[in-house]
Order: sequence, then C-alpha cells, then structure tokens
Amino acid sequence: MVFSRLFRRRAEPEPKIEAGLKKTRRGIFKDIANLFERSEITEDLFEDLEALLIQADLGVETTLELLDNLRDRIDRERIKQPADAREALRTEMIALLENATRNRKIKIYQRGVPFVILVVGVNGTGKTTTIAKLAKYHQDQGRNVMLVAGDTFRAAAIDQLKVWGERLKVPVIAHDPGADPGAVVFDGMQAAYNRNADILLVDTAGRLHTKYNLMEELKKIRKVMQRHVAEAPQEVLLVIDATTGQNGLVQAKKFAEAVEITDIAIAKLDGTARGGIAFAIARELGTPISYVGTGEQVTALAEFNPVTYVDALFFGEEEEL
Ligand SMILES: Nc1nc2c(ncn2[C@@H]2O[C@H](COP(=O)(O)OP(=O)(O)O)[C@@H](O)[C@H]2O)c(=O)[nH]1
Ligand SMILES: [Mg+2]
Repeated sequence: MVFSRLFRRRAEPEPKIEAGLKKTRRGIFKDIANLFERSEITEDLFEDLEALLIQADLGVETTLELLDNLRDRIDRERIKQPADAREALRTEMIALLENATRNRKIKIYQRGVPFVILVVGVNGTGKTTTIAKLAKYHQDQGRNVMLVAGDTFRAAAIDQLKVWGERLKVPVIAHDPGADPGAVVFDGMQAAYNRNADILLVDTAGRLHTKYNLMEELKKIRKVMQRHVAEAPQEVLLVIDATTGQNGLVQAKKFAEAVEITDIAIAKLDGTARGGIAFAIARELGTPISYVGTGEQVTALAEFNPVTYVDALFFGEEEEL
C-alpha cells in the first residue's frame, strides 16, 4: 500500500492486536492515513480528519481534544509537510492513551494470598469469556487459578463458566441459580485458601437496574472478600464491548461511578471497524486499559499497550508488501 511508505512504524508488531484491528485499519484508519497524501496541510484536511475520527468512535469531545493538541504541535514544531503532520497525529494519539495507562498499578502476586479479580460490566459485554481468557493467561504464567460463578442470576451463566472450567481444568465454585452472590463469593474465598489458589476470578451479573442496587450488591461482595483478604479485590476489571461504541461507553461510565474500577478490558475488538473507542475510553474513564479481546477463542486476549495499539491502527501484514 502507498500509505505506509511515508509513515514510520516504531513498535514491534503485536499480532493479536493487529488481527483485532484489521477491520478498523482497512476502513476508517486507511482513509485517515490517506488524508495526509495531500500536498499541503489545509483547513480541509483538519475538517476531514475530524469527521473520520468521530466516525471511528472517538466521540466528539475526544476528537476535538485530539485535534487541538495536533494543531498545537503542528504550530509549535513548525510542521509544514503532511507526512510530518501524520507523525504528529500518531504522537498525540499515543499520548492520549498513555494518560490512562499511566495510572496503572503494578500487580503484586504473592504465593499463599489469593489475588482476587472481580469482573464487572453490562450483560453481554464479554465478562465470562474474558474470565476464561484471563484464567488461561494466568495459567500460562504458572499460577494456580480458580473461578467463582458470582453471576447467580441466570442458570446459563453458571453453566457457561463451568464449561470453561472443565475445558481449562480449573475448579469452579458455584451455587444454584438465584443464590446470594455474597454466599458463593464467601465459598470461593475459602476454597481459594484451602486449595492454594493464586488467582481467583469472580464473575458477576451485569444487571444495572439502578446504580444503588449495583453499588449495594458489589459492596456486599467486597466486604465478604475482605474478611479473608484485606486488600481484596486487588483488581476490579470493567469489561466494555467495543462493538457498542459510544452507547457502551455511557453504560461503562455508570459502572465506574458505582464501583471503583482498577482496570479495563475492551472485548470484541475484532467485531468492529471503529477501534477508536479505546481513545474515548482512555479519556473519559481515565482508568488504565489493561487487556483487549480479539476473538471468541480462549487465547484471543492481548495486553494493551498504547504504542502497539496506535501502530496497529495504521499497520498490519497486508499493508507491508
Ligand atoms: N468476536 C468476539 N466475541 C466475543 C469476544 N468476547 C466475548 N465474545 C462473545 O460475546 C458473547 C457474550 O459474551 P459473554 O462472555 O457471555 O458476556 P457476559 O454476559 O458479559 O458474560 C459471547 O457469544 C462471546 O463468545 C471477543 O473478544 N470477540
Ligand atoms: Mg456472563
């Protein structure tokens, strides 16, 4: 392709993220890169860029902020060539994502103390699937993993977790449908101690009747956890569905208001042509994005990195002929 000729890739490729962003890269971001094939930087270019960024799911506010920062940089660095402006855009996009990842805490896994990961988010966003992927991820690093079926609302949710547990050979602590989530979490915490689990992944129901209900339920779960491990849950992971775009972001914000989130996973990145949602998430939630889901398979999870993410929006195997 012509457009990669001018653009310099700096990061090592991240194959899963590149695969996940294939649709985005082939669609809107290809058009964005092509804007800079013009002979000079004009007001038209900024206007077209604004429209494309909004189309890519960055949202209006994030797009305007990004464009302000880009204009400032172009002035400051006296940039005249469109190719250099495109490099400046790349730098500003990375900076936007880094604003959120900067808050990332180092995770400390101690032998003998279960590291509890509470997974929250709206129904259908990909919580249970992400739990299976994380179980595999931690297993691969030699950690002893256990799952808790804290989504007691639907029988199917419990069965789904059990199926993953069997496949991954990981114990699943579950009660009958309709049971008190606090009770199953209590059993999960005890089992984690008894069986020396390093990682305890706790599934939850994605009900969002009212913010008050959700807060109360999660407060109770937290209290039960802290009876066993004072610092639990060490990770509160909010799963956001990339395919729901700005609507998904609005719902995610409600969750973030009700619960203290430490990490974000963006699921179903492979299912959208608008991977720009990551920028809106980074800016509006300010919580570090830690993982990206790129498919339904248990291995389709990648660690999030701002540089490899931005480069994957513009590069991929098919462009590197
Ligand atoms: N393509 C794709 N599908 C996913 C991904 N993550 C989850 N899904 C699918 O999304 C649907 C809902 O996922 P689930 O984990 O049950 O969501 P939950 O209700 O939040 O627990 C399922 O059909 C999953 O297979 C992903 O990263 N990519
Ligand atoms: Mg589920």
